[in-house]
Amino acid sequence: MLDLLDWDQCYPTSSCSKLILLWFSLTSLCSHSLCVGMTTKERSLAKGSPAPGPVPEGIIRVYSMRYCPFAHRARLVLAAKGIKHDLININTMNKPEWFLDKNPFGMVPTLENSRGQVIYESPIVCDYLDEVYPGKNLTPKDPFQKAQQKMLLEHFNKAWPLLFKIVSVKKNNSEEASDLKTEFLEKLMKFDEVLAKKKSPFFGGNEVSMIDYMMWPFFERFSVFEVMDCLNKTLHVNMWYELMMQDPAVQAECTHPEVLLGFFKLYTQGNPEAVDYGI
Ligand SMILES: N[C@@H](CCC(=O)N[C@@H](CS)C(=O)NCC(=O)O)C(=O)O
Repeated sequence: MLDLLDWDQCYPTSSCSKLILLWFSLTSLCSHSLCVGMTTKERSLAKGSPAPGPVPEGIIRVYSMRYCPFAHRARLVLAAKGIKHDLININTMNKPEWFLDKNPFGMVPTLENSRGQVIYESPIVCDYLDEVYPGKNLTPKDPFQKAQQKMLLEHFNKAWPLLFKIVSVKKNNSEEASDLKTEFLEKLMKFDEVLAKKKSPFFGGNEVSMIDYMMWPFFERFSVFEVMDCLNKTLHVNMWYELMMQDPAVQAECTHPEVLLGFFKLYTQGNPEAVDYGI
């Protein structure tokens, strides 16, 4: 387990961060599941698993994978809106045959409702959940603000793939990894400017909204990608990060960085046990 000294090296060092990290450390002593939000301790469904039955009336089923950042987006929206759901974890590295009949891409997150309707692709899944379910509206009503959030997401989609590239080249080419990290930091600085110009704590304004939840899962994985120090150079994004750590949905769906790292190591080795790491 990481000790608090290691945490200090990984994370910005405000007292608020330290308290949250202390909480992470203490809960991880008891059980990882305390930190894995609403997921269960059951193993993911893999090749050969029987298909689950129909979705009961009044409930939405979510096909997820514990450590998938895209499924994490959907789980954040479910938590933020308090949506009652049935969670099925899929072994995305050794998929059950029937899963491809639901989603031809074979990817999580995928939703299924009691009418047998299936919805996939994380931004579409999150918009669907926000539109169909009552409670806090996460998407702005104003068409321009809504468009701004979608455009920001497109910019973010050009940034996060760099994180995976950094890790994949690091072992063999540290110079290329360092260049990629610089490129990532430059992109992060643009997000810092967005917040500075908006003069608001969150990317959609004064409250957490959809765009924040769409980006957060990648920030939660910053320590895995070894880019935590980039936050020291992006003051506004760093403050956003601190605020996001206090959001109830983020807290409910957080995963201990050590667990994420354990998953990622097995995942990069192509080990299908990765998806059930830590349970
Ligand atoms: N564009 C998809 C990406 C989802 C995705 O890549 N999910 C991964 C798990 S993190 C997956 O299901 N992979 C299975 C595969 O690629 O076959 C989305 O936004 O939902």
